[in-house]
Amino acid sequence: MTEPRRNLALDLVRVTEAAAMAAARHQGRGDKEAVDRAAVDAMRNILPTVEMDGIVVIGEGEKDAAPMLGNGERVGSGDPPQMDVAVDPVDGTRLTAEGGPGALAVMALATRGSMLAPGRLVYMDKIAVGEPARGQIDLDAPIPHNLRQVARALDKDVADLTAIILDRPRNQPHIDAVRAAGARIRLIRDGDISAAIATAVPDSGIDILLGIGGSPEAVTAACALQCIGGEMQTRLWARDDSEREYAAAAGLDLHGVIGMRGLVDSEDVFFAATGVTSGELLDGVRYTADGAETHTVVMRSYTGTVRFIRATHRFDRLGKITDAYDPPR
Ligand code: VTB
Repeated sequence: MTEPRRNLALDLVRVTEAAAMAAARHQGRGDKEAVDRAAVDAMRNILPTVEMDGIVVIGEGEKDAAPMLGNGERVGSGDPPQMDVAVDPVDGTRLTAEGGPGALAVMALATRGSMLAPGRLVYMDKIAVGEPARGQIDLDAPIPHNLRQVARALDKDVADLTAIILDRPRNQPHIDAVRAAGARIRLIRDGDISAAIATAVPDSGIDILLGIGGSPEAVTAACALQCIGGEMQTRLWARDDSEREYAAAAGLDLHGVIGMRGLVDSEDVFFAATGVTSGELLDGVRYTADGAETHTVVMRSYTGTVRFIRATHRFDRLGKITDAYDPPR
């Protein structure tokens, strides 16, 4: 038996809540940059209070040139423990700007040196499932085979399964394969971190994630699945010849399957996500007369504890420490 240790994820809650409250002010206002900037600023405000020596390994924004927490940036108080950091101030900035569902503020930590750094290869083909279907998926096998395996593991028919897929032309083959197999589809515009986690949440109505989405989002989602239970398999996906040449030069394999251990090789993973706009996984930020209400999921791999935290916040009092939550009028 070991002594109970600190659960860093509980500190992360304040960071993702802050980001969500700042970002959600811009819901539906059409300004994607403003959504991201507000979230990043709010995170920067709270991050120094998290007692850790963190290095950002997964900073979203490389692909979208967003005002990001950059790769290699040191975050936290600077004290031990040394951690790798995956941060997505808002997964679904466009969703938020357009008033769409399912945007999250996300942060994950794992032991230093354990997270995959996909570099310039910003896309991965993905398959993710929850705990009951762990060990049953194979990215090298055809989609109908995977659906049959998952259906059997969940004691359902293939026709009862719902696959969640990012709505992109590049995912048309995935969509066609699921249709041919007779399963149901939930198409999403953005936000495949939330989608991957939903496969592992029993009442979400989502059974499997398929399709090509962001690599940073894959590593971040794998952190969550490591905590909650479930499995993800991925393969780096190059968009064009220049990315194929880059992969060859950087020694990155475009063919091999990268599983859970390849994405995050750590027994000590912490994860927190707060809803920005309401979706399958979490409700979004609601503003009240004197503050806001937030919904956060917090997880830790070591113990497997999963907490859903509903919090109320008072802007009159928070105003003493930050003006990040005040509305842009
Ligand atoms: C997804 C999704 C993100 O990027 O990973 C996606 O989860 C993949 O890239 O919310 P494209 O949007 O370029 O297809 C996001 O949409 C945002 O970066």
